[in-house]
Amino acid sequence: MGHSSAVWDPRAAIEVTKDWNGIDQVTLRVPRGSSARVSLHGGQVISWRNERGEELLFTSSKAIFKPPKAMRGGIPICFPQFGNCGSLEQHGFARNKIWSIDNNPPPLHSNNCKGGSSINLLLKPSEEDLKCWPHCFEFRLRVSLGLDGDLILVSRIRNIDNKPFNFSFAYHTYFSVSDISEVRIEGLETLDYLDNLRQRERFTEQGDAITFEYEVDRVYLSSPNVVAVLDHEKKRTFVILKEGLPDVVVWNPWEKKSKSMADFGDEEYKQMLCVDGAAIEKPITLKPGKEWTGQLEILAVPSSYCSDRFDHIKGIVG
Ligand code: TA6
Repeated sequence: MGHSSAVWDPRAAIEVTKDWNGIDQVTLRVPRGSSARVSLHGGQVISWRNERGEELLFTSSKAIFKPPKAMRGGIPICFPQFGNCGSLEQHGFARNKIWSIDNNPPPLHSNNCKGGSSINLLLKPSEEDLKCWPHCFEFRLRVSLGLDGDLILVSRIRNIDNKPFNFSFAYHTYFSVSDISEVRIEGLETLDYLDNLRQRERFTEQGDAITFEYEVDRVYLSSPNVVAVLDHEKKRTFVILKEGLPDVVVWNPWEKKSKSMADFGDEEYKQMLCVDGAAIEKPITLKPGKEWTGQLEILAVPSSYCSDRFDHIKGIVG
């Protein structure tokens, strides 16, 4: 019996389709069955499934899939502003723009798509954008799916203007969880945080892990590069590895705020949690010609062996 030594071709693992608005979506697949889908609307990852086809990211059943609004869920890109403290729309314009596929991206130093498949996207400001944010930039986003199903996002933002500019940034990641009351976050203990529910006042985290019994909307500052979101009921842990992203946003709208959002189900706060790798407290300053890189890698691992693996990963990432 011949042995087929079929070698997997990552390029064959990329499929471009159009959504209901005629906007391209790119699906990445790897042989073991994991997949990820990113929309050119906002460069937003809208799906990430494990090898059993389980969806790992939350999308609201009431999400509005109509540009320019960002779909409620997945991983919206917040740039050049996080929040609504600047002159732009909430979380900036990048998530509301149509990106393009970049077929000839400059090489990335760390070739870390881990043997899986990748897509490179590009956002450049339109004349319209320059009126509300007068800075010329190139934003290259590489979305990769590793062979073992981990999701890697690498943002490279280059200042191609003749003057410096500042920006804040977040990968606004909506994790799907089984029951928010059975979820805890490890890795943010003892950190200071800005509480968006108390005029962004600064507090210090006292808990030995963050659990949820009410609305939480915080920016944890100068955080470690490894954070874990443990879903007790699903026996699943999301391990978040980040570089260039000192802060972590933690948000659950809870009951009252859920009811106030038209594109969010009244009870959906029970099945989601946003834990965002971000750069918010100290906005990034980019001089002409300089480039900033912010990288996020998320893994979904069975919690059973996560604890020693988490310590092992913490050891690697430091
Ligand atoms: O901290 C996260 C946050 O700023 C919350 O205040 C909430 O507004 C959330 O982002 C969602 O923002 P969005 O603009 O997507 O509705």
